[in-house]
Amino acid sequence: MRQAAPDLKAVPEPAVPSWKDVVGGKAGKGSAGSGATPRFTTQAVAGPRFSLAADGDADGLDDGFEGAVADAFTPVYHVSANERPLTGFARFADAPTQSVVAVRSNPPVPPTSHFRVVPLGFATNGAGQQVSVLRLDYLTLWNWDDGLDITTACRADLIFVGGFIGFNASLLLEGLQAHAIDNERSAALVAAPVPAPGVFNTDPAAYSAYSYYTAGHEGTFTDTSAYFVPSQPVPAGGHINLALSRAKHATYTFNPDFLPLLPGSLISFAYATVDLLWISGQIQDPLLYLALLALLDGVFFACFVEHFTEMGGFIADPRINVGEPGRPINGSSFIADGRLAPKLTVPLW
Ligand SMILES: [Ca+2]
Ligand SMILES: [Ca+2]
Repeated sequence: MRQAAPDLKAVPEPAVPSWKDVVGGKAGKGSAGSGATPRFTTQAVAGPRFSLAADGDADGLDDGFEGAVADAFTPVYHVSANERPLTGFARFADAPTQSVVAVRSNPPVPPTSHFRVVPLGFATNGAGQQVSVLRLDYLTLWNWDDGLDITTACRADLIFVGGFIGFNASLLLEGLQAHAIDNERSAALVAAPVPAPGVFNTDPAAYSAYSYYTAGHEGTFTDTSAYFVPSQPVPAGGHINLALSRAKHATYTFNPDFLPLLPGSLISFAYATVDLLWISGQIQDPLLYLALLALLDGVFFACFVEHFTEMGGFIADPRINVGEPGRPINGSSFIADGRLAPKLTVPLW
């Protein structure tokens, strides 16, 4: 029996692990995406900081502490070479929509980081200690998404394959088009033993990272977002190495060059359909059968893939604390923009 085509309108709903379970060691461990183990770079990162004893974003955390703990885990970014000359990391006006006022581009390194530190509460770690828990958001805000880098021939092949096998190629192509403003991100879940029951630890160096989130093509059928849970929490000063794919700027813990973007369900459906047509005798010419398989190989593993060219790792500079939704700081009213706000308000853990 012929299997049903996957529903290309159904955007996968990511499962959100409980932060208390993650910190307690009860959530699944594992590597994200490729199965490759992420690399960490250990180094101290310091920069000019705002005065202590200030809580401009009214989240109960000293903003000097927020900056220091964010620095302790800030990623080492590997930005792909060969971005377009005008595409880069954006700075925005202090206004409730994202209005670009400056761009770091050509090359877009070191990246500009907009970050956010927010307290989640208390949990019990795997050793039975009470810990205070923070979510660290690291926003990589581009002025432009240049769309998936695919040739006209690739597009034509996808449309042919879609028509032959029975899926809507234009739906897939829509999700990968170029657009202005490209809000990408990663995040870390960190925790530290409390100095006294129910008291937040305010020593940045006491924190360790229990889980990382990397966003890729969020909210589309080709969503490649992933969690990485290290086998041991990563101490402060350990910076995860992240790669940002060319043009689309999806974030990965591994080199994503040639990572297939079309979902596995669609890929297996396509091969199964061609096989069925061959076995059932609807395709009788073996050369046609082989040509179709080669076409699928090209579409799935050479056309609709990420591109990434290594040019080294960079700590972001500047690194700007955007504050909290409703209480932005450092001229960051733009976090109220409807494209960006949910990335700070929807739980990741
Ligand atoms: Ca604060
Ligand atoms: Ca904050």
